[in-house]
Amino acid sequence: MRYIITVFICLLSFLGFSQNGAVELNQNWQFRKVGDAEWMSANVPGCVHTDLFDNGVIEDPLGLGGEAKCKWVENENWEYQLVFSKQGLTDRKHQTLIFEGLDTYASVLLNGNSILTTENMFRRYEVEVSSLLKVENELKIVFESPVKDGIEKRDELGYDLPSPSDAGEEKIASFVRKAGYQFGWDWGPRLVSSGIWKPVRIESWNDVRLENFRLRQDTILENRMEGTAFFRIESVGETQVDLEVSIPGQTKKTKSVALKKGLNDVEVLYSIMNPKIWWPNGTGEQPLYLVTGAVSNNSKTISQSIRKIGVRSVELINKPDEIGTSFFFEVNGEPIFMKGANMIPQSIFPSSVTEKEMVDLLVTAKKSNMNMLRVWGGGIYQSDRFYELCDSLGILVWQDAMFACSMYPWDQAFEETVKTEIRQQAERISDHACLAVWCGNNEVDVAWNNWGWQSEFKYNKAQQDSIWAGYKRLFHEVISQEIKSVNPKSIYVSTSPISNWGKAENFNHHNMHYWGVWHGTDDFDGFQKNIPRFMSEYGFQSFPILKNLSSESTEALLESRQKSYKGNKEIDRHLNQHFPAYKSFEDYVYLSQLTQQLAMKTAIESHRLNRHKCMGTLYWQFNDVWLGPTWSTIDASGNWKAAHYTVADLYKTIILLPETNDKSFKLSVVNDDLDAHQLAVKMKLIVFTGEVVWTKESVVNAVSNSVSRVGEWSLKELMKNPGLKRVAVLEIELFRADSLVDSELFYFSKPKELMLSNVDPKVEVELDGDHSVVRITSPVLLKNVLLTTDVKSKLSENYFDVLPGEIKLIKVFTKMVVIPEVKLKSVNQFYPRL
Ligand code: BMA
Repeated sequence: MRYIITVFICLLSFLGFSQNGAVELNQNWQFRKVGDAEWMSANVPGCVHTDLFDNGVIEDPLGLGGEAKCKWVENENWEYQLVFSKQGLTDRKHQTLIFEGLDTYASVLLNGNSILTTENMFRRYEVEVSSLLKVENELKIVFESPVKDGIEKRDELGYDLPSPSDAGEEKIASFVRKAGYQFGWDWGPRLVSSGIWKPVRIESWNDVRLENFRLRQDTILENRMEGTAFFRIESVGETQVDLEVSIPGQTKKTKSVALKKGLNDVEVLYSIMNPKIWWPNGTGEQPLYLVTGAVSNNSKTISQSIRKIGVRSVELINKPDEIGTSFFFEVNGEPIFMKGANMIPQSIFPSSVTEKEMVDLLVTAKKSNMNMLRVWGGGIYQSDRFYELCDSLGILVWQDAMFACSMYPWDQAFEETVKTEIRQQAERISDHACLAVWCGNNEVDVAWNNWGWQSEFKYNKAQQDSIWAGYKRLFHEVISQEIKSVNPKSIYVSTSPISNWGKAENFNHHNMHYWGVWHGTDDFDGFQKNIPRFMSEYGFQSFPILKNLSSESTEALLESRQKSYKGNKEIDRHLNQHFPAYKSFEDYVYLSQLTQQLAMKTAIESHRLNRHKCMGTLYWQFNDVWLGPTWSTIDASGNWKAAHYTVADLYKTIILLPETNDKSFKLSVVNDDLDAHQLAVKMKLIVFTGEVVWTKESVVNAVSNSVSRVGEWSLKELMKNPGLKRVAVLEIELFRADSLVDSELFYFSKPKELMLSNVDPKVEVELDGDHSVVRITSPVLLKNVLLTTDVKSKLSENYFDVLPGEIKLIKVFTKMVVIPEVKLKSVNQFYPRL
């Protein structure tokens, strides 16, 4: 957005208006280790690690052993330098140098003059530099090691603060206002970088500058939305200007104001008549309005900014009810079940995420039927582009402030920098249609109250009191006040989860991170037994599929990347409970994915089945920063793991929800649509060799925003012979008029108890226009078929079952139109050959 505005402003200047201008300073930077003689070329935005790699100084930090080999980088100081000429700058009285993000402890010098010191990666910094500019200028930024600075700050306090994810010798991450995950997390490497991670520019202006323009929606009535536009204008002296808020197709709103010297906050009321309403993905469209805020003088535009807004209301209903304490989102007055995931930064070096990678991931979220992503507090506040994409894709954002799983300092300097950080971030993103809720931190409250830190760190009473008072001041007062002062209608919860999973009663209140599976010892039925009001986190790990999985080095690489304190123990335990014995590492990786798939299926089906109690499911975790065993459903190469196919399928608006126990089989349908639908159900019990032994047809009125029961059948009726439980599958299809809405192959036994047989299916591949089609047929049921190709490809489906006699067609999309070589793996391979 800013880029577009800059171009627009420059264009108008060219047309002869007396406008403010801007010049980007992102080219021709150099860098070196402090003390070294040689300069090397650097990328801005970027960071030390990627610059060192580009210059051949270090190996790929994400390659084999890379993490350990470049550990030294975090302990050094680094300097960046740019020589630029004043010529490129427009001829204005004021030149404001703007750093969108410096990571983290930087001293900035312009022509040898110290102009700025920084201590917070999440802040924007601005300095007026007109008096220092020469014809040729030297801008130098010296970054001190964040680790050394963190140690100094810890030493000033005199004792440690818990920061258990920090994988360094000295656990100081929480003293540094820097992305927590770079210090190490249980799904990624420790690579603590420094650098100019966001763009740098100089804004040139004469007497008046529009420093910030943002919007608020106040009231949405039937035929109009009324809102307030906020202009923050810097003025050199007392002067008169005209403000204008314009939206294509709507009446302009104008206001004449007398500015005082310094910063002026001015409000202009605006409205949108007969607005088209913005809805989350799956419930409607995402119309957006372009709103321009302009400052002019004598009819000449001096400065302007553009925001894009979607007209919608969001409420969080978090109050006592007949079950306990509700936690659900009402969008435009409708309770919406949230389906989504927790997102971590897309790269260990956030400046290196490309536009394409971001678009791909967010479009995948939309295509996977998600309507909410949680921007998790151990990472970064995402870029403007991220929130713009979420606006246009209908993905609501649960926005954590950047605090996770640690206790934080409470001194005045820390509080001040956090205040500025939160205010800037709230001003930047609060008016996005996608922004649903602000959350103070990830798991800090539950950690302090349940993880035993008081005794682990041997805190005395006074220390405990100080730490907890500091917590309450930051998360109950400071952050909330800053967010609300930007927009009093913003929704804020101080922490996530509000309720901890230790006791059964806690599942009746607020939101929950349920980790009884993985961090506890629960089996997958824990997901069925423990239904919260809103599930903000739960998950299960799996390994990614790499080429050469059978080679020892690939196995060693993946094994070395297991960062959870549990190791592979939980993968093994649950895998062995559900799947047959395997022999190779390659098979282990494949089965780990099926185990994760089963975990996600059990959890999501349980959450949706209990829609009256539970109103959201955000699993841990959507994406990855490297190829290793983690909780992600999409690996670091963008490949969908088995679980992701299931997530996308189970997040559809209307799905089948089958259940069984020893005696009966129950079938329900959940309908998240705002309309009811008359649906037809067809069921067939099919023996693995093809014989159909039971059929049933039924109809159901799928009530809007509800779960509706299709029916319940005794197992005696369904299968005359109980042995069928191990050799038959129930095919269930759901139709709306003649179109298939959902289908399911339901098994009555665990995969390892099924009597499958090992056969060679018939596989044919042929070209069909711009893609290939794989045709698979088999005389017996094939379970969990994994199709891999010799070239990079996208498949229409994977990890699927094939019914006996079915002609299964899978589309394969490759960059170049080729007939790929395909390989098949299935659970059948672990059974005796037919
Ligand atoms: C969650 C997250 C992360 C962590 C994950 C898996 O609670 O908040 O801290 O990576 O657990 O342990």
